[in-house]
Amino acid sequence: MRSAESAVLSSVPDGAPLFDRVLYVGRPSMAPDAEVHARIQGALDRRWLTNDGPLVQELERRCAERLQVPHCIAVNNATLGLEVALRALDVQGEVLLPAFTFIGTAHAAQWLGLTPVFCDVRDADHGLDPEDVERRITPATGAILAVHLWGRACAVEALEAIARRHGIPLILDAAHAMGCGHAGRPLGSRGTVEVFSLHATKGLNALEGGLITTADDALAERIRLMRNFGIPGEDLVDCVGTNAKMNEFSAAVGLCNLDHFEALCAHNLRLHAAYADGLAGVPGLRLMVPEAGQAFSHHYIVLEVLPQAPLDRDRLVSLLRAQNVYVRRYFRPGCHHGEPYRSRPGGPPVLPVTDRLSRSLLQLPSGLQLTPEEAHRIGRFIASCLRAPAQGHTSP
Ligand code: T4K
Repeated sequence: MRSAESAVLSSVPDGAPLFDRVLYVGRPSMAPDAEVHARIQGALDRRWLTNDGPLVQELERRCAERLQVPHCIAVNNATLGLEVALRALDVQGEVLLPAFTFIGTAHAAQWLGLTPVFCDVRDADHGLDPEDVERRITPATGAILAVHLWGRACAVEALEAIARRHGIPLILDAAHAMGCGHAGRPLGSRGTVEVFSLHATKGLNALEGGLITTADDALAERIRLMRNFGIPGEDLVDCVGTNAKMNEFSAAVGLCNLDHFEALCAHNLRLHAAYADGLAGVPGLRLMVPEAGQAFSHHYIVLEVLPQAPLDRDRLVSLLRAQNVYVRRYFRPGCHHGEPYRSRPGGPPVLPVTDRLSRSLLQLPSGLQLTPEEAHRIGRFIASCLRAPAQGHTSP
């Protein structure tokens, strides 16, 4: 252990943890139970439980409006949403994608028998680096699959231009991007197609769920078909498909949570401000801020522990978890270090930004489980961990 680090550790007080309950990253924020019960009861009363039911249709309509996109197709999770989008676009060969993302992004391509080719990300937005994409593109490249990580837009304009120039689709993994904008518009209508996650751990949650959005009429029709076994209507089969349908209970939960989504984003904004205030003046840390002037959900609150900090990221994570603040280290160690990718011939590629970010980022709890005052306490606690003892130890 570095000597500065051990000095700082000895300044952290012993005793009871900061919180008597565990605070999680990804704790579901839910609409009031009574509202959820009422919508689910409606589905039970109708006895229409799945297969393009009225609640799924309402969710699709409301999300299309909110995302300002002509087509929004609900699916049962974002991983299958990515798979259906890749199939509907008939992508073949290699798919260029960031290594710094949830493993589901890469697995969606691999599951279809495509070859994920990992690229590095940019320091500026943690999204796919267009220069690295240019370097790795070959005649075998069938698509670019970029991610709006944490809800911050990736380099959409540059990636759209590359995709256009090479005549390949740009698929955007928008799993984190509900409530987030770019260039004055909500994310959801960029690239060829975008895919949102409505998983329980996401800002807008439908227990499990996803949304595929596109402005392309023919593609939307194909996606709708493929979501339902390729069946356009009774006694007909038009193409191969799968079962990627959302059920009515999920749509009920999604709609109830949508009613409260603005309030949740406003709450998360207050949490972000409280964390920022608690961390003010502490060197060696960088709290992620959204793209200036754009809508942002603040569902993921991301802290970077810089090399000059007297504690490294993993040590800080242990200290926080001992206080019942169950921070996460998404997405270490990067998809290229997971199987089956790391065992491919030649081993994992060298991706310096990905490798650095996966060693230095942590995510803080957000959502209705905690108050801004509690976020401020966590910020002060982190500050106390990082402040050199010579500068005094502030009780959180
Ligand atoms: N692309 C990207 C960029 C993604 O991040 C994801 C998913 C996808 C694609 C695929 O989307 P989906 O196919 O899932 O729609 C979680 C989620 O399972 C996953 O959806 C998400 N990304 C990923 C970032 O996080 P884990 O392995 O971290 O989940 P887990 O079980 O550790 O849950 C996280 C925390 O949330 C726990 O510490 C406790 C809390 N929690 C969780 C659940 C499910 C609760 O308090 N209550 C709950 O019901 O993957």
